[in-house]
Amino acid sequence: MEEKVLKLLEEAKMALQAAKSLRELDDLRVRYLGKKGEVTALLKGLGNLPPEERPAAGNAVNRARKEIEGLLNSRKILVQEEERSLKVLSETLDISLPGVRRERGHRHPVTQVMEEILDVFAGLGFSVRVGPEVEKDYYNFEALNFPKDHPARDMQDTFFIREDVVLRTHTSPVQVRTMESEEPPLRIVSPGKVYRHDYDVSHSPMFHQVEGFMVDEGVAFSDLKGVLEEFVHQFFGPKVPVRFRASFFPFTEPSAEVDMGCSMCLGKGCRVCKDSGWIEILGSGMIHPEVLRYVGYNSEKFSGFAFGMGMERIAMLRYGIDDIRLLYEGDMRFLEQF
Ligand code: 2NM
Repeated sequence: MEEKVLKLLEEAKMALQAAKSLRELDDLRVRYLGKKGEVTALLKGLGNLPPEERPAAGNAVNRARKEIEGLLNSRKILVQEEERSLKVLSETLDISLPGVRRERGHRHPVTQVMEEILDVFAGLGFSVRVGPEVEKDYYNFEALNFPKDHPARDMQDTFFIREDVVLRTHTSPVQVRTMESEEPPLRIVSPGKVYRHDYDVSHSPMFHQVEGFMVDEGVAFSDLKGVLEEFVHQFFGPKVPVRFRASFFPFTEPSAEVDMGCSMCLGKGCRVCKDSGWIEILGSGMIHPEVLRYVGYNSEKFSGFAFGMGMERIAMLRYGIDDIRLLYEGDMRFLEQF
């Protein structure tokens, strides 16, 4: 009997030493000390021994049980500590590691230019109106004094939706709609997308315009000059020279194109200004009396000026971009520069 006990004790010690987890230790506890465990079986077997052998055998089994219990407890503490430190190691956070840098986006250069332009005109008392990109022929052409057979309709290479519905070729129809529904005095700017059938290094079939107008009693060409000169000086710099050059638009009379001194060569002549020293940046003029009559204004009482410019062109001049298509390719290496 005592030999049996010693053998079981040796076996249990080895198993306990080898156990690596609390689970394994608990399994061993059940196997040796549980109700159906091996030590318990030995205790139950004591009754089968001759009475004179029982005390010694009983003693041996009890000592073995105590020893296994003690070993179980000390192993449990060790294994618990090992499991805890492994867990802590695996969860270590190295706060000295550099973080994952978040990409930060920004507004498209055309949007930046547009917002800056609207800011300048806001400072001059202009408020913003927007309107539909799919527009009636009436608002895009007819009410702007383009006769039905005017070459500008071909010249502008219009995208037609139906015979009488077009993709707007400029934002002037917004000005017409505004004048139709509001009375002077008015100072309005209209930003937005416009569409023309045209595609090369300086033309895109969709581009952005800001147009503006002012109508009141006694608005004169000098007001046009003052406002547009002030705009150029605020946007491009106070020392930039500005000149007005006679031009023609169906909706203005007289009409003028506005040039500024070439910022690339400072007027010396270069590829951008085609050696003229001047760059055209916007079109303008006194609103044609016929346009005022179309919107129901008394053209004897009221007069006004209007102007329009392309945002892409302005963005290209400001940032020295030589191909309009770069603005729409979505290449981040290009866009990140602005
Ligand atoms: C331009 C040039 C000249 C213009 C005219 C009008 C309206 F509706 F008031 F008659 N809006 N915009 C205008 C005048 C636009 O763009 C080159």
